[in-house]
Amino acid sequence: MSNKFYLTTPIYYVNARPHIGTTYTTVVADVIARRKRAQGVDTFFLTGTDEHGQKIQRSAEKANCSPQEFTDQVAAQFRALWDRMGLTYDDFIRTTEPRHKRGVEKLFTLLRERGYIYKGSYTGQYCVSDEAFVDVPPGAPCPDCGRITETVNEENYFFKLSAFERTLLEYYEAHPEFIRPETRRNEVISFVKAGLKDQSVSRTSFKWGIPVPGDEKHVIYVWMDALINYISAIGYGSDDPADKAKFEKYWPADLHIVGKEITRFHCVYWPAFLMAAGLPPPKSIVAHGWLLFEESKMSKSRGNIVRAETILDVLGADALRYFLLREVVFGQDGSFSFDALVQRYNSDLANGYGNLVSRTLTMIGKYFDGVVPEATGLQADSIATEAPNAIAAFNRSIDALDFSRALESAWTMVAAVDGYLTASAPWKQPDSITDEQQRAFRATVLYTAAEAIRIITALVYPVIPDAASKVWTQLGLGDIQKADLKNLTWGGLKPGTQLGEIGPVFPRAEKDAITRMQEIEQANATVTESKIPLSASAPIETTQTAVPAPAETDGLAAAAGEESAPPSIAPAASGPATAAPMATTPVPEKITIDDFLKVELRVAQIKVAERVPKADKLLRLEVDLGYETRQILAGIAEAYAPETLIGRKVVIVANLAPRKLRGLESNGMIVAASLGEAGKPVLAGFLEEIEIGARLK
Ligand code: ME8
Repeated sequence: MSNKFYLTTPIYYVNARPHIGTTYTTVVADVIARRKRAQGVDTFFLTGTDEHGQKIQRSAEKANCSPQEFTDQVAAQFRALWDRMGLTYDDFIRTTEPRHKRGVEKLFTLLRERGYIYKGSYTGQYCVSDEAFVDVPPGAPCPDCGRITETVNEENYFFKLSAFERTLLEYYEAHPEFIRPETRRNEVISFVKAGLKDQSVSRTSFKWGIPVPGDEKHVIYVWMDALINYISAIGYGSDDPADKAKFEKYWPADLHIVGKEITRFHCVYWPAFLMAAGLPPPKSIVAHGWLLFEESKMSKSRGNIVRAETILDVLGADALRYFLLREVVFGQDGSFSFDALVQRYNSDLANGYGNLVSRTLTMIGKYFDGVVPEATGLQADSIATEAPNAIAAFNRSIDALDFSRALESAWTMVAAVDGYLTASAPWKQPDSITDEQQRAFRATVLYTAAEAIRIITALVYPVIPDAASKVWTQLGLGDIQKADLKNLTWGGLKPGTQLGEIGPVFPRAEKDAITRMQEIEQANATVTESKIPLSASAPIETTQTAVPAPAETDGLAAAAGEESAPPSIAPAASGPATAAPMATTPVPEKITIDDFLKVELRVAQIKVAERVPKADKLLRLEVDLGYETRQILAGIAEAYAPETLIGRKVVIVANLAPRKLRGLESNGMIVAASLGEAGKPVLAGFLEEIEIGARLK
């Protein structure tokens, strides 16, 4: 068996700050890396950031800074969070680094020389959010994310993906472990069997990317650029002998860990690029499911993210790591909630493992002056005899990447030892036995519990490294990072070992932990973009605003009806007072200028307007904001014929959380006056010529 292990996470887009979805993948990789190292394997763990492309260029424009400044700041945020989480990555690659550029240029040039890249022209749809060319008619939404696609008509370089159809299928067949789990493997095989088209691998309509060598009008397609990070980070493209040796040593990667939505890029395009270059594909790609929050995928664009920092502030990194690996069955989607997090923390960590450690070590302190006693050979229950099975079960599950089951088996052992302690009650001394007998009994019980704790701690160290390090020291075993955790066998804890200083490992979460975390998130979500300095500690983009959803207050989307939330009893600040119980005029609550500035009002131009089938009041609009195009659904179809709206400049609320109406995503709201009882909408506009994207304040 080879004694090296190269594993990677996706490199994350810097248009959004890190959240617990991106943290999830990186924590999984960290657990695997720590376990491999503990087994003595030469491990290389790579993560990083994906910094080129149209999406990032637009985000930088929106933040009023250069793409380089923008990416520098956000990449630093990612690193800072990963460091705070104690993630033990060996390298952090940024696609704006010269070493990466060299690798991309080398691979692109090689594929062009080998005839796998040629020039052609592309007319079709592009999803900027996914940075993907999609096969749908103009105006149709992206089949993957449902967002609006843009029509692209460009002279491009193409990669001959079609030439790899058979080769890829044969490769999948010969290497069943290449794509895991089975469901993803089947999806990929069906996709390839349906036929592969050549893939556009350059863009000309924007600049933020790596120029095509010798043809600088083009920048290399961001996905081709990004995938190459896996080889550029370990020296591909460099002439330095040390880099070459590193590449020889670590490539092919042993494991790429990715979220399920990017399987196709990794399992189809990536091996095809590598095969075209004469390089071996990675050994295995594992796609995990999504972390859901409020029932949909946690993501920046949905505005439903939870920041890892909030959890670190209140419960610590181990709590988040444990929760993610225990609660989410790897490969499947799993839900996050603060309630579930705190419940797991208290039941498994504070009352479970933490309490077991504390009661055992305290009793060794009390009855044996803090020195591990020797078991006297009296009945040690089944704990000792069961230990080898428990260790084997844990190892089997974790090696199969079934983290949840592995932890479940470790916590079965925690419960068994806890039950054993309670049943043995070494703190009691029945009248029937002598002091000496009692001492021998206590010694056996407490040795058994302490040795079981040592084994559990060694097993779960990759998942809860901080707590495990503390417990290891409290057991008197020194630095866990220097310990040999490989061949765990019963009896490794030597009697006579002097315990270290005992202290709490997982203090119980306070009653208000959930509300504290919710409040921190709320406070963060309501920080507006206008107030955010682009600094390492500040969030880059808002996730939600504190503004009540105008759909409920202005009657526009509400008029459209479908899927809008039930009207809340909102402050009577605006909108028709539908069921006002008294005939008094409600007095609008005063707001501060800061409150007003939370609403991002911008000028946008309507580019496309069309009716939505089976929704009489609803129009689907595509509006241009200068820095991006959006889809907005507006309940104005009874007042405006769609064709009269094309080219019209309107005011939109640009930072409204997206919502779905009739299955279509609406990303913002058009501002209109509401006339008469029926609330006839009249669009706001300008008398002077006005620039698209201008902010109203
Ligand atoms: O796709 N649940 O970057 P990205 C679980 N730059 N995992 C999640 C998640 C969630 N809710 N949200 C994000 C890109 N992730 C490209 C990758 S690689 C050559 C280029 C994790 O910032 C998951 O691993 O959109 C997912 O695949 C990745 O973040 C997407 O990150």
